[in-house]
Amino acid sequence: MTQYDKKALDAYWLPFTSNRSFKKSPTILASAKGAYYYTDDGKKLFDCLSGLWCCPLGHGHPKIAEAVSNQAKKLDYSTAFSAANPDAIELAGRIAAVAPIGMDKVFFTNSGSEAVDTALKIALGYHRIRGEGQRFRMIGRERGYHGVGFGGMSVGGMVANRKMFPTGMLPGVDHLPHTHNPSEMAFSKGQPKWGGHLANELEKLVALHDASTIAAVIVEPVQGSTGVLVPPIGYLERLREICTAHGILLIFDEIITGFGRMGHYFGAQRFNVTPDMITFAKGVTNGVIPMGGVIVNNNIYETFMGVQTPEYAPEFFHGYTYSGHPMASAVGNTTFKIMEEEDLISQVQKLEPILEKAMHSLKVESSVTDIRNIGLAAAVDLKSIAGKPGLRGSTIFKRAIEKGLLIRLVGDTVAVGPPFISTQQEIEDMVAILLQIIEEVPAA
Ligand code: PXG
Repeated sequence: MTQYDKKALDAYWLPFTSNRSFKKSPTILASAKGAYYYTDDGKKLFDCLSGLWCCPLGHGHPKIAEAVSNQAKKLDYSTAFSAANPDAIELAGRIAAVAPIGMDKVFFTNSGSEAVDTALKIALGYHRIRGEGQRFRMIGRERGYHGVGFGGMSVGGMVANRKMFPTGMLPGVDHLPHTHNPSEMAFSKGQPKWGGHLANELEKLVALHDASTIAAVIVEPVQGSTGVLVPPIGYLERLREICTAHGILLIFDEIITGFGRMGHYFGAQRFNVTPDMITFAKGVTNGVIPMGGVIVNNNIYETFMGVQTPEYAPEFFHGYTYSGHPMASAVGNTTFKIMEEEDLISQVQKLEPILEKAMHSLKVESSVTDIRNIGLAAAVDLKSIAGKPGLRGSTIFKRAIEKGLLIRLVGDTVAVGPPFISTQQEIEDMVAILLQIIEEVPAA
């Protein structure tokens, strides 16, 4: 590793990272091209998670670089309040055109966390305008990840992200059980056959709290951050039915599943279930300039437009300095064009069975306890070292870098979501190397 100024390195507090061990031996990604990163000491790493699920077109795409440069010269910033820029308008139109039918309105944010908090606020506002302001409860799900804002954290279901902040939780939030039950579904390919009935747990929460107090249910169609937990057959359909029956809004958090990773623009289309709102981020700009947002159905939007305030007053007191940022919007439009020109959604459909076959070949390793996959996303659960959960995973992460892979470890679960531009050979090589590493770092 290059020697970095110690004070400068000490100054940097990394997110979601063991800063103490990082600073002893920092991994520095110095440049990237296509599906590979290059470290400052010259290692070439296959980008197994497309950045953090956000760079599906690979790095350094010349058309994106050109769009950034042109936009910086043309319009580098424009206010989003009471004015718009042409690229934000174009991008809203493009997103609405590929979103599920009836979901034609787009509110821009800068990150997934902001998208989630925005969607929760829209849900509260929607009910209040309709005279049902007593609907204040949000229902999330165990093992859900909805970002790190106070709203997203409250509906999220990861204890490590929640336990320090009990006083910061939204009031009245409850959680559905997660759907991962290895004794019923281990090594499922695609959607597990078992578990659709778990959606009925929502009926129990409705019976407990009464529907009249519940504003919205928020779930990731596939739970990404906690290890690619794929929805059982019938599960999302049943959640939709229950929400509709009780006037509860259904929000799909598609920050990972949106923009092609499921072989469709959105998971909603892959699973053929239409929510009331979709949150997005990451892939919308190929991760190059931060952007997120909420796609809203027409009924919700029209409800806001019917609010009893004078026509010259804003309908929704919410937004960000950088909502619809022209740089991000220009990159978003270029990302869309590349997806179409390079036919990348079809590419995901072609690569899905290749990734599935390769990942499920890891079953030969006796310490692999589960493998899951859907679209261009997969995960492998590994037996932990006794009494030290996460140690095997962090050792595997480091060993993978030595062997040319940048993988994502969540505890002792390896997650992969390769770029859409990956070749069959690259996917097969990735898994072959992963197998070697898993064997070299045993659980006992
Ligand atoms: N919702 C979902 C479903 C996400 O996956 C967020 C919200 C928050 O987005 P921001 O842009 O605020 O980070 C996310 C983010 C991983 C990983 O390794 C996943 C995320 C972020 C970092 C790592 O799975 N997802």
